[in-house]
Amino acid sequence: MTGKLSAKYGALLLAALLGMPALAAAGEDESWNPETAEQRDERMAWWRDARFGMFIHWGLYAIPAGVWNDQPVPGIGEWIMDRANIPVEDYQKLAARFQPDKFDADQWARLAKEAGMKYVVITSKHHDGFCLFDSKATDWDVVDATPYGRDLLKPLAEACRKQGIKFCTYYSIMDWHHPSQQRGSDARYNPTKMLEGRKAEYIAYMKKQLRELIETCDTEVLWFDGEWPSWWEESDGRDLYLYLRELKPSLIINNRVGKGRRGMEGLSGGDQQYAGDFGTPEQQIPATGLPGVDWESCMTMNDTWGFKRDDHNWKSDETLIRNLVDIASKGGNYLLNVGPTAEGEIPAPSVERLQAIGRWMKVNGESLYGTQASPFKQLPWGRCTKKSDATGTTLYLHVFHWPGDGRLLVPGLKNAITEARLLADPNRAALKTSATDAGCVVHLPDAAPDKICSVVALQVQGDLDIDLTATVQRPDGTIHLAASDATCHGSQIRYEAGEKRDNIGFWLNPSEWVEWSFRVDRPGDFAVSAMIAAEASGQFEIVVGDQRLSAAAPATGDYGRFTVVDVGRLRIGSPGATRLEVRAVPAGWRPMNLKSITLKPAS
Ligand code: FHN
Repeated sequence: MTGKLSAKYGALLLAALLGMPALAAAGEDESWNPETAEQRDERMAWWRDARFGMFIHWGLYAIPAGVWNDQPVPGIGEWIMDRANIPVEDYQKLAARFQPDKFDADQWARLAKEAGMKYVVITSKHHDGFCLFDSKATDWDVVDATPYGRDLLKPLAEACRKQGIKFCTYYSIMDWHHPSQQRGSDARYNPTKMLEGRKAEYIAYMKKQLRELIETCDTEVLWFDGEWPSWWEESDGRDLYLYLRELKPSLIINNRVGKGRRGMEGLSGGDQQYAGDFGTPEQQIPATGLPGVDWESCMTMNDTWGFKRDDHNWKSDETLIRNLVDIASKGGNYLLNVGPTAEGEIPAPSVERLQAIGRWMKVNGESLYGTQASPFKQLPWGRCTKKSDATGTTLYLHVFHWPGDGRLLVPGLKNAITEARLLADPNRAALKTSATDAGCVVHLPDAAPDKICSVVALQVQGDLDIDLTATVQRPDGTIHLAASDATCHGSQIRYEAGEKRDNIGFWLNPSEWVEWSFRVDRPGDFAVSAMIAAEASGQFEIVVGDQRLSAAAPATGDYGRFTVVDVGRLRIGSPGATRLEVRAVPAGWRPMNLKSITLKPAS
């Protein structure tokens, strides 16, 4: 969106300012958000290309750093005020101890840049209400309440711009410090209760601070959080969204400005049912991504967002790099968190991991930036991203598991290949490829250039032509049939994605069933197992041709608690297209969730 907004937008804004439901102003049949898909694409372009950002959780909570009254406090560090039930007046005393003399904005921005990150999102105000910027709306900020006495966001914004990366800010709607909100009934801070008649005052307070963030730091993304208290409604989110977009038409806003489920159910592109421009799955990577919408997985490097002195559970370089690749292969962004110390230093283990990621991105970054999601279903050896432009289409094959025989099968790919090369090869030597009826085989050198993830750039001719039924047998002959690749038959049964779900679910009707179509290259006898969760045990059967195996679903007690069930053996006599069905046995059927079927060659 460029320039001033349309008159219609202005009318919607007026409605918002008057507190009218946006829909009424926009007319019954119109979307509350008049932005066109083209305008949205233009506004979101840099964010979609970026793929990788730094999350920074920094505030007074870094002083106790997970310990209160000499006792370790469980949970995430920035929640210590809640978890240790600290009264506001005691928590406020922390401000007098906040003296981050080691804070170096240029160093932080360089670290993000060298890690290959394209944007930084820092907590301007977390749930404790403390502001890292000089807000005219309150004295509960770093300038008025601490001996340090200087704004922390402006220098970081300038440092980010010097490095050519976008500066963005996190802002919590829930506020444990603001007098408009009372701590929960059991003296807890979550969720806060809005005091009678104080909501409008608090919304005005938020709008004043958000305007400050736009006008003083020119924030490019407003990353809302703390949206869950019942007093905050979707209509509030929509109004705030319209208000902010009027202030800065190019601004990008996440879906936590309203009540859009973080796992993204309900949020869709142009005709948003919920306010917000992208979804925010947290500490998880949706199994199949979130097709059709923009989304970003935010994750910690250890187990806390805010610094905790005793949290040493750091993820490995391999996990972090493969998370980044996995997310990009599903069309999402990775917002990776650092939690600086009270002195203003990013912990050394975080720095080391960011530098390792940076070394990998220096060689392979082109395989993520500006790419789209993989056109394939699951790939047993790794992931894929796609880049299409006027010169044609390049598939980036991210190989986690290097094939022992040097043959990397790209399942079902029928295109002729213009060029194949390893991004890690400075000589850009061409790799040999061959077409087979199972797909395209890329012939690789014996050793992988990168043990974590080696990338092959595969330039294909013409529009992509892929046979998606080609499920690939793994090098050991195993065939893994994932729920996301299944075809469901019925009106209720369906694939469930999102908040920690990746399974066939809603299997209430025993006449409904599920099937996989796939290719077998190496036939034989297979041991069959199923990964199932159910509250009570029902009977099901697996059908391949005229073979039927039946078994009882395990009662795991919870539809999210899965266990593996051995179902028996079956023979696949010849290579080629194969179909496997899973059906309920009607007598005594109990709903079950099905995550996968695995066929392992029977010794
Ligand atoms: O409560 C916050 C938490 O402290 C942290 O900021 C995360 C990061 O996305 N968001 C909320 C929990 O969902």
